[in-house]
Amino acid sequence: MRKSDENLSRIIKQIEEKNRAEKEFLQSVREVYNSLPPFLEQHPEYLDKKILERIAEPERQIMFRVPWQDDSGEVLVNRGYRVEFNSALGPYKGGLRFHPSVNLSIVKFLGFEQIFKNALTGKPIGGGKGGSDFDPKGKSDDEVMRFCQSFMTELYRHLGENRDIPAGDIGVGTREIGFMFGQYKRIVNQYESGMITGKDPEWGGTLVRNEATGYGLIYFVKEMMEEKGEELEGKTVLVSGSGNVAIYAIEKAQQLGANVVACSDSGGVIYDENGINLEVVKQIKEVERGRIKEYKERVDGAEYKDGGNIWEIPCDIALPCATQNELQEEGAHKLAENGCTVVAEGANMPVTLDAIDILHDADIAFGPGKAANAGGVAVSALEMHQNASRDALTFDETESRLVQIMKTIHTNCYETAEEYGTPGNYIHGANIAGFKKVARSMDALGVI
Ligand code: NDP
Ligand code: 2IT
Repeated sequence: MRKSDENLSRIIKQIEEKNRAEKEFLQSVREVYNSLPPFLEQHPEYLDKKILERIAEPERQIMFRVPWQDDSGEVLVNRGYRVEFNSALGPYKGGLRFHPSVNLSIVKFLGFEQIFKNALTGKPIGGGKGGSDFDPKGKSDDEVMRFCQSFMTELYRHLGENRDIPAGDIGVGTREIGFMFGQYKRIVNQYESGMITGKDPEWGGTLVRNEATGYGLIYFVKEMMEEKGEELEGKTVLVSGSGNVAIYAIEKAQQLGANVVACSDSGGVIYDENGINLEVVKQIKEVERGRIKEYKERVDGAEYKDGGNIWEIPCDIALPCATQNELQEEGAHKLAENGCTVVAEGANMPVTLDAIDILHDADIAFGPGKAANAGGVAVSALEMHQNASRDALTFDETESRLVQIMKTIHTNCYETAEEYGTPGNYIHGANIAGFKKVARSMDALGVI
């Protein structure tokens, strides 16, 4: 065993002991740190300076009470979180998730991933994440507004365009960002656009932010395909989920000539061999905030399976775009059996570590989320840029920047994997490239 491997095992063990109950957080730490030995072998100074121990400890964690009243006047209490993980490269940046499953472990895994993802974008942004166990499903607009106002009434003191800039994630879209921005503006009495991203372009947002994660994912997949000497056009694609990331991944995949045959939500899976009719999905999910099973009632020939497993459907490309750990060993075996050649993560950590090993063993190219879904936060950084300069780019200008950013991230991951002896392993490439940048900056800023 190399000395760096021994040190690494000891460090991971310490982190496990310190954060015993946080299984998602520990999963994300193992994924990143297990890629690092070839880099640490060349840079033992980062071990001596305890950079790994320091990165795994958030700079600050905030947990708070969010009391609010529903439409009947009943008082409800949720828990709010913001984990300000790392500000070596810039102010904390990362989304807010509203979902009943949200807990400290989930917020910490998301924040930890965000540090390296944001480093890969090449933009001056640190890593953070937040959210609440509030469930927006089935709530009226007024209830969502009252919740968001209460949430921001506590969180505002920690935010600011140079301090911490949230955005959306599961359960948080333009509606929620609007209510939170409105409450912040009211409290501080300043139109500080750059304190949150994902705003509507009518009130300080930027074009393409809504589409950016899904579009960016497809641009990344296009690069992966070209690297293998293949084309996206004509390929059969599965996209899990039917939220923001899924919808715009389907849109761009279709624009580039791929055939997306399935999507899903937490209720079940839609299969449509003629290709998903995206206008119907948008109507159900974006306008009506309904369930994906309604698609079957509206599109001839479509099939719906309650609680189905989307990864059983034969495909060339599989894009998990819903939530963490949604693609496990069984799904990975199915994809391999059915001849899938590329899997890329639109969601954060949707593929378990064991499933990733199965994909690699089957020679399936695997694009990790911190690289493949970085288009969303990259365009958030462009939104901050536009807010600071009081400028507004056109849709095409912003999209062409997104294309360039995704190409650069792909090249960086690909070349870094090659440089450190694991050609074609995008996980190692992404983790080493992201870590390298954060570690160097932390080192330069001293023991803080
Ligand atoms: P949305 O809330 O818009 O959509 C989430 C989708 O995932 C819905 O279809 C939802 O189904 C499904 N889903 C959520 N939780 C579960 C669950 N526990 N089991 C099964 N399905 C589930 O969120 P986004 O599209 O914004 O986010 C999707 C993923 O992409 C997340 O992992 C997020 O962290 C990641 N991401 C998002 C970015 C962004 O800019 N929005 C940027 C980068 C990554 P249902 O409606 O039934 O709950
Ligand atoms: O996971 C993510 O990168 C996001 N939810 C987007 C974060 C952002 O600040 O735009």
